[in-house]
Amino acid sequence: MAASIEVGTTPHGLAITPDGSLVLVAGFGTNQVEAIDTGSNQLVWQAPVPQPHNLAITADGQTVYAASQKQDAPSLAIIDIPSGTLTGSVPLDHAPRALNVGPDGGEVFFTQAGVDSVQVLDRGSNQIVARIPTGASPHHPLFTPDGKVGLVVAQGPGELDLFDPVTYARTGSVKVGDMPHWIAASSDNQVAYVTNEKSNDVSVVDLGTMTVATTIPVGNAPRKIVLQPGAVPLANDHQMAPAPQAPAPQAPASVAAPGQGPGTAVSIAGFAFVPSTITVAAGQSITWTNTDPVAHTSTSDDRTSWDSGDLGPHASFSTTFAQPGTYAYHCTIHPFIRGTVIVK
Ligand SMILES: [Cu+2]
Repeated sequence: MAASIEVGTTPHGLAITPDGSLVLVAGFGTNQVEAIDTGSNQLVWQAPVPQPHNLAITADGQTVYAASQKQDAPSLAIIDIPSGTLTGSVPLDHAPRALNVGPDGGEVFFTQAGVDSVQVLDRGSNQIVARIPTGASPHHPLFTPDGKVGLVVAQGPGELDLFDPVTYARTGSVKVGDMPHWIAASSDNQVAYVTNEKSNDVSVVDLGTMTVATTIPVGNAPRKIVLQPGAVPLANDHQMAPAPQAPAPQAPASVAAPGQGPGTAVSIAGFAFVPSTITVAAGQSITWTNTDPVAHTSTSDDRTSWDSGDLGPHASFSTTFAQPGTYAYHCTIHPFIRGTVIVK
């Protein structure tokens, strides 16, 4: 390691400008996007963005889009890279996940928590001009280097979905491993590599024949080249439920899980705790049930009151609340998912 640069708590996404002069860091815990000069390793600027997660830089190196996961006010923040100034913000209805600038530079393609499509943002008007349907829980969108094929992983069914970046039509789908996370495309546009976070392997997809050429075991919970907070620890593997064959249907938000008394059941559904605030009497227990196709956790903000560990699809976790008080909690995998327990 040549150097370590202090950027504050919980940095998430990284992106490098096309000329290699700046590395941009999404400071999720510090509520800012930071630019580091790769020559001097010095901080060049900081731009205020609430809870930025992933970043996408335009091909001209002038603009970065940041997926801001602020609870109740998610958005895409737009920053002018030379000056480090925030030049715009596109408010969204659901937390943005991963994003990429489209091949012709005119659009940003991005995914959102609880939305089963890739959204297309027109950069001129800042309007969403298309939603490309995908499998459940889409994550990273990417384009082949020639710009001809759009790719996105769908975590629920475990597939790589293909779409046309010009017509926005979904053009195909290839089954990959469990909970695919990120994609890389070969420079000859022929092969896509997909990390599968839950089957611990990389699918090598032949984009010509639309088949998986081979699957490479790579160890535990591969995500990206840069490890993110929330990667599944080895010791938790045996607690994870097996992956479903099909995406789990989302529970209606207002209905408690069967077998639970009123007010003691919380669903983790559509990337939210439902209800987000729950009140119980001292001595009562609460059961969280994950109805999403991806893993979540229920973890107290102090991390000592309770921590469910990874809850796979359909998994539940219960804990009893003896002490009156107000407890804030979150999902460690998706820190923008937050809830409150009030014990009276
Ligand atoms: Cu989660």
